[in-house]
Amino acid sequence: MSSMESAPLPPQASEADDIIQGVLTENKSKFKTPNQIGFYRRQKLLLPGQSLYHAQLDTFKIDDAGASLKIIHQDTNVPYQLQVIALKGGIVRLKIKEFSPLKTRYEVSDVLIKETATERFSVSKQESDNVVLDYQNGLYKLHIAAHPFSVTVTQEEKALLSINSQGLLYFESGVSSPPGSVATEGDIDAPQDSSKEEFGLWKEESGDRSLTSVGLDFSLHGFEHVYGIPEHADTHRLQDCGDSEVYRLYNLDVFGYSVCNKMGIYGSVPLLLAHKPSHTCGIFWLNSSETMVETHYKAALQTEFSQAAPVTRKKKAVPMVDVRWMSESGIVDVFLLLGPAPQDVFNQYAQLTGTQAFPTRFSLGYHQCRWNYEDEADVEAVDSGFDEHHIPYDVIWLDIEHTDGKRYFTWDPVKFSDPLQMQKKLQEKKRKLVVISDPHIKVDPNYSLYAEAKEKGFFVKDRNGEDFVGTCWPGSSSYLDFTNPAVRDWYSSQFALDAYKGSTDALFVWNDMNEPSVFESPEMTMPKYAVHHLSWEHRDVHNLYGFYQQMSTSEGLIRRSGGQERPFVLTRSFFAGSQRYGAVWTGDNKAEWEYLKISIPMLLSLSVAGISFCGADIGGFVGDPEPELLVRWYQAGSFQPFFRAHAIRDSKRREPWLFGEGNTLLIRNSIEERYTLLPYLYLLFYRAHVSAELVMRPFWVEFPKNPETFGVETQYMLGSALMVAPVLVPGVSSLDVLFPGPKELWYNFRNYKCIKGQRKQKVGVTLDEIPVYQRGGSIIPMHTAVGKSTGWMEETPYKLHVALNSKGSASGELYVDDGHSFKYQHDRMFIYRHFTFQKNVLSCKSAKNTGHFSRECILKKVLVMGLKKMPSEVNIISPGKEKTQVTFTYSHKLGLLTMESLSLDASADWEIHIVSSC
Ligand code: NBV
Repeated sequence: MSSMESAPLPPQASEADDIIQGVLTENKSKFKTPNQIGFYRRQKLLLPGQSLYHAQLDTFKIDDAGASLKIIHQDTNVPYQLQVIALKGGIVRLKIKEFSPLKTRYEVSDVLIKETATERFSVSKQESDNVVLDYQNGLYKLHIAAHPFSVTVTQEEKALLSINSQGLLYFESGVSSPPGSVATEGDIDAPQDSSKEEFGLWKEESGDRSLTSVGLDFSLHGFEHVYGIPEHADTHRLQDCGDSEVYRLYNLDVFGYSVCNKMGIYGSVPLLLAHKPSHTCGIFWLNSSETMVETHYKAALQTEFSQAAPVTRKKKAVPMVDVRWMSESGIVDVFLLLGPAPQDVFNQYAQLTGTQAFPTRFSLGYHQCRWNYEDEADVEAVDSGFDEHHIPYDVIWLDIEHTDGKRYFTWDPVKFSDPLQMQKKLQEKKRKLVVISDPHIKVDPNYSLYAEAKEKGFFVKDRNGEDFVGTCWPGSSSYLDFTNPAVRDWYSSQFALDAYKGSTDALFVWNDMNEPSVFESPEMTMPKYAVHHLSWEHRDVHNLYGFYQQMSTSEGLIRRSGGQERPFVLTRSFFAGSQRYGAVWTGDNKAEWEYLKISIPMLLSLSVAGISFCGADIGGFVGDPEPELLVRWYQAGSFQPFFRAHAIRDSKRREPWLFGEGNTLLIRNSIEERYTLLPYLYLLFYRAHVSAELVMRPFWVEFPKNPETFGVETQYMLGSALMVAPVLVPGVSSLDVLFPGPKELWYNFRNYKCIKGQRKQKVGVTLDEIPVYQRGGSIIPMHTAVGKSTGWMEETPYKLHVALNSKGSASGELYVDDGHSFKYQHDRMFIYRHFTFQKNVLSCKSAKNTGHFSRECILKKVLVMGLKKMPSEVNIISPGKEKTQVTFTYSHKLGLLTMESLSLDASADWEIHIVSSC
């Protein structure tokens, strides 16, 4: 435990202060270990190779909606329906559920954006014990075997992925003794000790409810790298779970979570990706109940499938990953994303769950947060501090103490007596405010939000049909049932400017504690027996709770602007599809080096699971970072999608100028560097939004054919053009950097020196900056200067960094719009430009899919890196204008051409011709 956790509280300690002591202490024993999870233990009794599920191929049917057949469990005779649906674009969906369940099972609905169009399978073979379906004109085949039931997807007669090939299909059909296993007393979660018994800990799963868990195994042939299934404070490449480990997907409030750990923390995206040089594919397990995922790496004999002989022919040993999914309730509903390239899988996943919401431009700036900025004077002082120290920033954040007694949508009458004036001042400086809004609502009949929600029946219920009451920051609290569309609609309306007193359109929102966090309840979350809309148990929808709150908040902000303005909502808890509603951060990390280090794989795992707008608390939330750590964290964070510093209450103040002049300078530099990069970042987010491209990318996504990149966890790409190698340990003077790609050239982002790819190289580092390289072949748009905030930089001139590849060419884009509204979408009001450098000509043209928008975009400067010869002259050629000569400098040593005093319109067509005398 860090010293912070036991720090004495200030004298004005209240009820919540007592609560916080409990929350901040004694963490580990609050959470279950895998062997305390009943459904997991029950499923583990089923061993590989014992499947009792058989497909009845005489029930096989096929039509435009897909194929279906009956599966029977040999012992229980329970019949199940298998549906196999071919979706357009390389996705196969498999659903398994009972024909006649004892109780209807929960099926996740609001996560998928729309029903994707289906394709028709064709049957390429049907025999008594197997059926072969052709998908995508036979590019893929699905071999369905009857005895026992299994499905294998093949491509060119090679197995890509098999389902139930280990026989771990598991379906508890409402009977107390699960099929294929014997339930013993200890199977159902039992209290582990008397203190837990007091809290009813673990007990909520027992009782007379029937068992409903489901599970299935997948084998990924030829793969030795799997990724995804955030959120865990663990490596990006998923590990072999061995005999005792398992990844848990269960949204929990884990203060100061341990690193290198597979336990569930704040959010869950049940998407796993598998990658090998020849293929990338994904498994999306659509289930919102508690889920466990086991991954095992092994070598297996390769099997070949041929049309003539369904029998497999054994060949050489190849790598394989076995993945076992186990969920506590719901149905088996799984999407196979067949790739074959990484971007295809991202597209397929986005086709199902949507792309990243396009952020407002201000939210890509720097955010200053603290629990808490005490009062209006504090806010003003911090805000002015940024000006005094010439540090750009966009948003100041208010944590729970800004409210009147933790009643969200209210203001502390003394400390924040004039919130409108406070926001007006911020607005005058073109800055914004973010306030927290948690899902627990103080039980207080005089609190109108509570009274109204109670009257409308909008709270989650306990088993007796009464409002569920738990403890959180305000003391006794009830929890809005965001799974109910009427509750979401009502909650959204609370953000209207006339409903939310003291709010302005400069105010945006932060959803915290939405796992949901319920102190003194098992695992500090809502008991599984709590009851939601349409009588679903909390167990069924647990992992969706935060997703729904963010959905409703984001909708509320859109509505308050009459549908005109893009929202900004940060959430701690999330599920698949949360990317549609805003940003995610990695919760309560610590001010320690290992947390800086783990933030990289954590953010990469979120990114590959569709959540591009993600970040970790800069500096570490819990504790007081040493200055070197803080500086290194700023340097890394400035090259990450969401860039916010945050600190726990009672920690030492941490504004960027409090660590001595030298450190202020370094922090300022890294924030300024972020602001100069805004045009590039904004472009990346636009592409994330329209084309499901990742903002922060693991190396394997950019270099899918280079196995040496597949395990890289300490470096990453920002878009496809920038490679970032953050310094993650103290006191280093050099860093081993991998420069991937045999044909790549990498240019130092600050001094433009070139390094050839496909090697690891030691590079010198000082505290001044972290190594960043621009990839040859790219053109990055940047600003030439920074302002107080992004709002002051709308017409700041641009520069282009053109980094040539070994063929002497490069390309890039610039995207500009008003930065805040939906006009880019509704009215196509945007500028989208395409730059190419080829045969010594840099040209600026309209990109395909451009829109119409007018905004001054002056290009002042162009750097060309990797230019082999000094030009004799450089000319600008614009349609209808006379050719003009440009002054330039050229460095022979670096091959660097610099054109400084340009005044080109980046929204118009032109060419820069570089002429060199032979
Ligand atoms: O609202 C207070 C904090 C917040 O600052 C932090 O970012 C969240 O992750 N919140 C958790 C609750 C208290 C944690 C001890």
